[in-house]
Amino acid sequence: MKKYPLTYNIPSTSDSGKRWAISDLHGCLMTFDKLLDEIHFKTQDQLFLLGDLIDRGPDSKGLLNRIIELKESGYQIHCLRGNHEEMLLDHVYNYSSTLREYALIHGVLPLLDENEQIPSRFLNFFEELPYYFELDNAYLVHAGFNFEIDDPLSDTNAMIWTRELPSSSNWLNGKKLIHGHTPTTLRRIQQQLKNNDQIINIDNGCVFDGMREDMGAMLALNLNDYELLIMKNVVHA
Ligand SMILES: [Mn+2]
Repeated sequence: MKKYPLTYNIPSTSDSGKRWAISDLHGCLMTFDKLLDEIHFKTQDQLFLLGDLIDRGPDSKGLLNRIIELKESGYQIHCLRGNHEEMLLDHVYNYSSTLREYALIHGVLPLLDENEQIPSRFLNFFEELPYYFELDNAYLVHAGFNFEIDDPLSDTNAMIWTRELPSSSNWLNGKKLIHGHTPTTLRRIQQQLKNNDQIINIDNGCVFDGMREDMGAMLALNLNDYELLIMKNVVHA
Protein backbone atom coordinates (compact mmCIF):
# COMPACT_ATOMS: atom_id res chain seq x y z
CA MET A 1 0.00 0.00 0.00
CA LYS A 2 1.34 3.41 -0.93
CA LYS A 3 1.89 5.96 1.82
CA TYR A 4 -0.12 9.06 1.05
CA PRO A 5 0.64 12.57 2.33
CA LEU A 6 -1.38 13.42 5.45
CA THR A 7 -1.26 17.19 5.01
CA TYR A 8 1.02 20.11 4.13
CA ASN A 9 1.37 23.68 5.38
CA ILE A 10 -0.64 26.38 3.67
CA PRO A 11 1.15 29.71 3.22
CA SER A 12 -0.73 32.69 4.65
CA THR A 13 -2.55 34.91 2.16
CA SER A 14 -1.71 38.50 1.37
CA ASP A 15 -4.00 41.07 3.01
CA SER A 16 -6.08 41.42 -0.14
CA GLY A 17 -6.53 37.69 -0.68
CA LYS A 18 -9.74 35.84 0.13
CA ARG A 19 -9.98 32.17 1.12
CA TRP A 20 -12.78 29.95 -0.15
CA ALA A 21 -13.78 26.32 0.35
CA ILE A 22 -15.83 24.19 -2.06
CA SER A 23 -16.61 20.49 -1.61
CA ASP A 24 -17.99 17.54 -3.58
CA LEU A 25 -17.65 18.95 -7.10
CA HIS A 26 -18.19 15.52 -8.72
CA GLY A 27 -17.30 16.53 -12.27
CA CYS A 28 -19.65 19.55 -12.37
CA LEU A 29 -17.27 21.66 -14.47
CA MET A 30 -19.73 24.26 -15.78
CA THR A 31 -21.10 24.95 -12.31
CA PHE A 32 -17.53 25.24 -10.97
CA ASP A 33 -16.57 27.73 -13.71
CA LYS A 34 -19.63 29.84 -12.95
CA LEU A 35 -18.93 29.74 -9.22
CA LEU A 36 -15.32 30.88 -9.82
CA ASP A 37 -16.73 33.86 -11.76
CA GLU A 38 -19.14 34.57 -8.92
CA ILE A 39 -16.35 34.70 -6.30
CA HIS A 40 -14.14 36.75 -8.68
CA PHE A 41 -11.34 34.25 -8.09
CA LYS A 42 -7.93 35.96 -8.34
CA THR A 43 -4.33 34.79 -8.03
CA GLN A 44 -3.99 36.37 -4.57
CA ASP A 45 -6.95 34.31 -3.30
CA GLN A 46 -6.77 30.75 -2.01
CA LEU A 47 -9.27 28.11 -3.02
CA PHE A 48 -9.63 24.87 -1.06
CA LEU A 49 -11.39 21.96 -2.74
CA LEU A 50 -12.44 19.43 -0.11
CA GLY A 51 -12.41 16.27 -2.21
CA ASP A 52 -14.75 14.20 -4.39
CA LEU A 53 -13.72 16.11 -7.46
CA ILE A 54 -14.58 13.14 -9.66
CA ASP A 55 -17.31 10.55 -10.34
CA ARG A 56 -21.06 10.74 -11.00
CA GLY A 57 -21.16 14.14 -12.75
CA PRO A 58 -20.86 15.19 -16.40
CA ASP A 59 -17.17 16.09 -16.83
CA SER A 60 -14.67 14.82 -14.24
CA LYS A 61 -11.82 14.95 -16.76
CA GLY A 62 -12.60 18.55 -17.73
CA LEU A 63 -12.80 19.54 -14.08
CA LEU A 64 -9.41 17.96 -13.27
CA ASN A 65 -7.86 19.63 -16.31
CA ARG A 66 -9.33 22.99 -15.27
CA ILE A 67 -7.92 22.66 -11.71
CA ILE A 68 -4.47 21.59 -12.98
CA GLU A 69 -4.41 24.41 -15.59
CA LEU A 70 -5.40 27.04 -13.03
CA LYS A 71 -2.69 25.81 -10.63
CA GLU A 72 -0.13 25.87 -13.44
CA SER A 73 -1.08 29.46 -14.27
CA GLY A 74 -0.43 30.65 -10.72
CA TYR A 75 -3.80 30.30 -8.99
CA GLN A 76 -3.58 29.02 -5.42
CA ILE A 77 -5.76 25.93 -5.36
CA HIS A 78 -5.29 23.34 -2.61
CA CYS A 79 -7.15 20.08 -3.11
CA LEU A 80 -7.97 17.41 -0.55
CA ARG A 81 -8.58 13.71 -1.01
CA GLY A 82 -12.15 12.44 -0.97
CA ASN A 83 -13.32 8.85 -0.79
CA HIS A 84 -13.91 8.89 -4.56
CA GLU A 85 -10.29 9.78 -5.32
CA GLU A 86 -9.06 7.15 -2.87
CA MET A 87 -11.39 4.46 -4.27
CA LEU A 88 -10.03 5.13 -7.75
CA LEU A 89 -6.42 4.87 -6.53
CA ASP A 90 -7.21 1.63 -4.70
CA HIS A 91 -8.67 0.26 -7.89
CA VAL A 92 -5.65 1.30 -9.95
CA TYR A 93 -3.28 -0.45 -7.53
CA ASN A 94 -5.27 -3.54 -6.66
CA TYR A 95 -7.68 -4.33 -9.47
CA SER A 96 -6.17 -2.69 -12.55
CA SER A 97 -7.52 -5.41 -14.86
CA THR A 98 -11.07 -4.19 -14.21
CA LEU A 99 -10.26 -0.48 -14.29
CA ARG A 100 -12.39 0.04 -17.39
CA GLU A 101 -15.50 -1.41 -15.72
CA TYR A 102 -14.83 0.64 -12.60
CA ALA A 103 -14.48 3.84 -14.64
CA LEU A 104 -17.65 3.05 -16.59
CA ILE A 105 -19.73 2.56 -13.43
CA HIS A 106 -18.37 5.78 -11.89
CA GLY A 107 -18.82 7.87 -15.03
CA VAL A 108 -15.11 8.58 -15.52
CA LEU A 109 -14.30 6.56 -18.63
CA PRO A 110 -12.79 9.68 -20.30
CA LEU A 111 -10.09 9.69 -17.59
CA LEU A 112 -8.52 6.56 -19.10
CA ASP A 113 -5.93 6.68 -21.87
CA GLU A 114 -5.82 4.44 -24.96
CA ASN A 115 -4.26 1.65 -22.85
CA GLU A 116 -7.15 1.87 -20.39
CA GLN A 117 -4.86 3.31 -17.70
CA ILE A 118 -5.01 6.56 -15.75
CA PRO A 119 -2.47 8.92 -17.39
CA SER A 120 0.38 9.99 -15.07
CA ARG A 121 -0.84 13.62 -15.18
CA PHE A 122 -3.97 12.55 -13.27
CA LEU A 123 -2.41 9.71 -11.27
CA ASN A 124 0.26 12.03 -9.83
CA PHE A 125 -2.43 14.58 -9.00
CA PHE A 126 -4.49 11.98 -7.09
CA GLU A 127 -1.48 10.49 -5.27
CA GLU A 128 -0.40 13.88 -3.95
CA LEU A 129 -3.79 14.72 -2.43
CA PRO A 130 -3.51 15.13 1.36
CA TYR A 131 -6.25 14.25 3.84
CA TYR A 132 -6.71 17.52 5.71
CA PHE A 133 -5.50 21.09 6.11
CA GLU A 134 -5.14 23.09 9.29
CA LEU A 135 -5.58 26.85 8.92
CA ASP A 136 -5.31 29.53 11.62
CA ASN A 137 -9.07 29.40 12.24
CA ALA A 138 -10.28 26.08 10.79
CA TYR A 139 -9.57 22.49 9.87
CA LEU A 140 -10.60 21.41 6.38
CA VAL A 141 -11.30 17.75 5.60
CA HIS A 142 -13.48 15.80 3.18
CA ALA A 143 -15.76 13.90 5.58
CA GLY A 144 -14.69 14.70 9.15
CA PHE A 145 -12.55 13.43 12.01
CA ASN A 146 -12.92 10.51 14.39
CA PHE A 147 -13.38 12.32 17.70
CA GLU A 148 -13.85 9.02 19.55
CA ILE A 149 -10.09 8.39 19.68
CA ASP A 150 -7.29 10.31 21.40
CA ASP A 151 -5.61 11.31 18.15
CA PRO A 152 -8.16 12.01 15.41
CA LEU A 153 -5.27 12.76 13.02
CA SER A 154 -4.31 9.06 13.09
CA ASP A 155 -7.58 7.91 11.46
CA THR A 156 -7.35 8.77 7.75
CA ASN A 157 -10.21 6.41 6.92
CA ALA A 158 -12.60 8.55 8.98
CA MET A 159 -11.31 11.68 7.21
CA ILE A 160 -12.74 10.46 3.91
CA TRP A 161 -15.66 8.27 5.04
CA THR A 162 -17.19 9.28 8.37
CA ARG A 163 -20.82 10.36 8.58
CA GLU A 164 -20.80 10.46 12.38
CA LEU A 165 -19.98 13.95 13.58
CA PRO A 166 -20.81 15.78 16.79
CA SER A 167 -21.84 19.46 16.58
CA SER A 168 -18.62 20.50 18.34
CA SER A 169 -15.43 19.07 19.83
CA ASN A 170 -12.90 20.30 22.41
CA TRP A 171 -10.18 18.65 20.32
CA LEU A 172 -10.66 21.39 17.69
CA ASN A 173 -9.37 23.89 20.24
CA GLY A 174 -11.76 26.62 19.17
CA LYS A 175 -11.20 26.18 15.44
CA LYS A 176 -14.00 25.36 13.05
CA LEU A 177 -14.19 22.13 11.08
CA ILE A 178 -15.34 22.57 7.48
CA HIS A 179 -16.21 19.39 5.58
CA GLY A 180 -18.41 17.84 2.91
CA HIS A 181 -19.15 14.21 1.92
CA THR A 182 -22.73 13.97 3.17
CA PRO A 183 -25.21 15.80 0.93
CA THR A 184 -27.15 18.19 3.12
CA THR A 185 -30.07 20.51 2.49
CA LEU A 186 -29.34 24.18 1.95
CA ARG A 187 -31.73 24.97 4.80
CA ARG A 188 -29.60 22.91 7.22
CA ILE A 189 -26.31 24.38 5.97
CA GLN A 190 -27.58 27.95 6.32
CA GLN A 191 -28.83 27.11 9.80
CA GLN A 192 -25.38 25.82 10.81
CA LEU A 193 -23.85 29.10 9.63
CA LYS A 194 -26.50 31.23 11.31
CA ASN A 195 -25.97 29.31 14.58
CA ASN A 196 -22.21 29.85 14.25
CA ASP A 197 -21.78 26.07 14.63
CA GLN A 198 -18.25 24.78 15.10
CA ILE A 199 -18.66 21.98 12.55
CA ILE A 200 -20.04 22.97 9.15
CA ASN A 201 -20.97 20.75 6.20
CA ILE A 202 -20.79 22.54 2.84
CA ASP A 203 -21.95 19.66 0.59
CA ASN A 204 -25.31 20.60 -0.93
CA GLY A 205 -25.17 17.64 -3.34
CA CYS A 206 -24.57 19.67 -6.50
CA VAL A 207 -24.58 16.49 -8.57
CA PHE A 208 -28.02 15.49 -7.19
CA ASP A 209 -29.70 18.51 -8.79
CA GLY A 210 -33.32 17.68 -9.57
CA MET A 211 -33.13 14.42 -7.60
CA ARG A 212 -33.12 15.47 -3.97
CA GLU A 213 -35.13 18.22 -2.34
CA ASP A 214 -33.33 21.45 -1.36
CA MET A 215 -30.08 20.15 -2.88
CA GLY A 216 -28.30 20.65 -6.19
CA ALA A 217 -26.07 23.68 -5.65
CA MET A 218 -22.29 24.04 -5.45
CA LEU A 219 -21.39 26.20 -2.47
CA ALA A 220 -18.37 28.42 -1.86
CA LEU A 221 -17.76 29.29 1.79
CA ASN A 222 -15.60 32.31 2.54
CA LEU A 223 -13.22 31.09 5.27
CA ASN A 224 -12.72 34.56 6.72
CA ASP A 225 -16.25 35.87 7.19
CA TYR A 226 -18.22 32.63 6.51
CA GLU A 227 -20.25 34.24 3.75
CA LEU A 228 -21.85 31.53 1.59
CA LEU A 229 -22.17 31.80 -2.19
CA ILE A 230 -24.69 29.48 -3.79
CA MET A 231 -24.44 28.34 -7.41
CA LYS A 232 -27.29 26.18 -8.65
CA ASN A 233 -26.11 23.32 -10.89
CA VAL A 234 -26.16 24.72 -14.41
CA VAL A 235 -26.48 21.33 -16.11
CA HIS A 236 -28.26 18.26 -14.84
CA ALA A 237 -25.76 15.53 -13.98
MN1 LIG B 1 -17.46 11.73 -0.33
